[in-house]
Amino acid sequence: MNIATPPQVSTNTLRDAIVRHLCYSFGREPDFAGLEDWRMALSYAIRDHIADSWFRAAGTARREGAKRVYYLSMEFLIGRLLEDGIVNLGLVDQAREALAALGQDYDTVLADEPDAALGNGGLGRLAACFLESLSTLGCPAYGYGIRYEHGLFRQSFQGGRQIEAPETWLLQRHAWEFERPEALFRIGFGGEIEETGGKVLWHPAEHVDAEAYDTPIVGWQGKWANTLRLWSAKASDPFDLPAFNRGDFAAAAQPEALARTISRVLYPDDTTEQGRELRLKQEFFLVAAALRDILARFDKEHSDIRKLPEKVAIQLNDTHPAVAGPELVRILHDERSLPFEEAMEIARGCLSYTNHTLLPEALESWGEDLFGGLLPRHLQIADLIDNAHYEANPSRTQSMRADHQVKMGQLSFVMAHKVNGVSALHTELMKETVFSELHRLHPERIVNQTNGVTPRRWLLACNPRLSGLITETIGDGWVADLERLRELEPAIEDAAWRERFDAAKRANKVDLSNWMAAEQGVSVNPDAMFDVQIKRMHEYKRQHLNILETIALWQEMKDAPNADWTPRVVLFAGKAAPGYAFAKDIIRLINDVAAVLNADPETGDKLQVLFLPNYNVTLAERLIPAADLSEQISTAGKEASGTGNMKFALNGAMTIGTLDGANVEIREHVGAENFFLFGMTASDVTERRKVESHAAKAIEADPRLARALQAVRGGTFSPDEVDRYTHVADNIAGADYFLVASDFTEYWRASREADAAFRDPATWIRKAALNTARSGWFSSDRTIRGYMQDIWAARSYLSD
Ligand code: GL9
Repeated sequence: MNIATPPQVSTNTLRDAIVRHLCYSFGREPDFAGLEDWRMALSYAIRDHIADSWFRAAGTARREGAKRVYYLSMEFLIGRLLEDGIVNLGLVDQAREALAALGQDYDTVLADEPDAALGNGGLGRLAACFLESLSTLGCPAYGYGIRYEHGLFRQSFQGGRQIEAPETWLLQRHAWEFERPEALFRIGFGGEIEETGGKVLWHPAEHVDAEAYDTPIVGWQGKWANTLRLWSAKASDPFDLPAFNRGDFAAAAQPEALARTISRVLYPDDTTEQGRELRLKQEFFLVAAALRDILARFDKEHSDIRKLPEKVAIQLNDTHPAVAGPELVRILHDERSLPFEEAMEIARGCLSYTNHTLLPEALESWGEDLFGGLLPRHLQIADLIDNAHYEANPSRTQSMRADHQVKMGQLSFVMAHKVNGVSALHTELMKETVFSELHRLHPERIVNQTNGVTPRRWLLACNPRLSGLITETIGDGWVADLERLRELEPAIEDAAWRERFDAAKRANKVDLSNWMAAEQGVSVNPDAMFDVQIKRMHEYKRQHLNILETIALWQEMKDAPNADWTPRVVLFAGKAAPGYAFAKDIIRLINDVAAVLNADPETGDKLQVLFLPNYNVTLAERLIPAADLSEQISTAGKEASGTGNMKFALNGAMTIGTLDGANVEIREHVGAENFFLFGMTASDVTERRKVESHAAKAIEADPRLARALQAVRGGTFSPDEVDRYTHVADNIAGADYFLVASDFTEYWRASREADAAFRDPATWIRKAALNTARSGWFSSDRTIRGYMQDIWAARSYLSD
């Protein structure tokens, strides 16, 4: 057993280490160093301590022949890592003082780090929170992903419209990774199948090398650190010398350029899949490299391949790495000569699958021509798996191989020993809808693991004022045991304590206001309610419901400008997939509405709207601590869980939300009286869709909604192009699949309840503080413990 001690590092030691790295790792004397040099030197000084934890952890896992957890994910939305490392090592004061002694400002140096955006949204951020929790819990684990040269695009606005530019995190120096040229695997695509003497051999037509880059992820107090291993694609034969010698330099460089395409860009689609060959190549590239790596590690420590499920747990983060099923069966059967049935059993013993969405357009499915062209042997194996499953379950009616497709959800389910949803409601809906037949055949397989977020990043680090107050009140045990936030409840009944809670929130709002004034040139009133909706742009998330309600509120304010309105600052941030035209129109509409409302002298001091560009992890860390109201207003049944909702509640914001995803459980935990609930339930939604002209009926019944829609339709916000938003109004008044019109009236009602509550600060602050005190269950430590017990049969190697 390894009882690691966190590093005891003095300010002077850290200062000396920074200077040493500045001089000898980067060749820069302090007098000539720029901001990036200081940031890199500090990062290296911190990284040295992380590496010590990392070596200890790896040594323990090796010595104990530990079962390893492997988290396969196409996305890891890790954001900045420097502050995370400093906070988890407990070196905030030392780092601040060491930099000050060197004439540098801590916050400025930290802000220089690029935000690694190797993910789209919640799914990728969840993977990042999980890695941190796995390390905090001392569970030996690896994250496997792709080292995209370009992460999610950078967003700006031109005339209110979203403009996409490539993201360039790797153009700046990156402090955290270690290149592993020795961890190199040759990955094949296409080609032929050869069958000889009962053996099947796959001869791929093309090859690409996968090279590993390791980033250590340190847990709380530096007791353990796991590895995020990202694969980069390199040409197997990087250079066509004959072409070069002919003088054809472009052709000579082509193999390198082609190979690199595989790890060049992150697909910016969250919920739509478009059957692109490159995407499937990326998925197989990740899976094939990861499985070879996993088996190489297993072979070093164990000799009997049948023991694989005892030592290896592989989690598929959505269906994106689902080809791991056929690939593992292929390795075990074709390469290691196990009988097919046994290969399948062993693979299933290792594999488990998390479903993150029920949206039909997001369920991956590949045409068999495309799939078979790229992975001919895997197509055969998918058929064999499907046949075996049918023989064992003859009452089955649905096949993963119907319609000349390979359906990755069903394939993942069949090849997994456990399948999980990400909130209680979502898991129940999985059983009733997409996986109803498979659930009937395998009633033990589906389990729930409600998502969580790491409290180190999402409270301790991002909200030092509130976390300082909490620690002063109940000690710092909450950081590793978040449910201890409940111990705040007695303090919340003390008016003086509530004032301090309020002062922290108010100071966070002032910080955000100053930042927005500097960055956006818009000055807002920090005493107004900060009403925040930040997440990917999607119709099901209903940013358009929010802006419609804002328009109606503005109209009502203009009717009675002197009434007692609760001032609001309505903040949005989020990116739309470049090909998702409607979502981009909503961005533009919000920006157009903002321009009109913010310039209105009658209402400008009471109602402001701002869409902040380029939403990313860093912006979330800035906004969430300053929020009063958290908008979680998806159409019930559509948001699998949400994780932003948890971060807001934890930081003392009240939620206005539907009974969707984890909102349901948040409301149960914080108390119904501390949550502004509105709208239809998932089953209401199903019923409502059957009502003919449901949207028209809702509009007819609510004059406010009719008037707001009329303003959108009539060009109030686009006077230079009056019909710019006609199609948006038509959509809401017509098909309205996401039931914006039908939920509007209730949303308005709940928003006015929030207004009224906000006008009574004593009550509001108490409710907000209770949200913090009762959100402890939403720690990703709790979630990971659930996976360790119910899915992975993995254990912790920390004893305390
Ligand atoms: C998502 C769900 O939509 C969210 O509700 C859920 O919280 C996260 C994590 O489980 O997964 N599934 C999904 O495809 N995305 C999610 O956020 N999309 C993106 O990551 C962009």
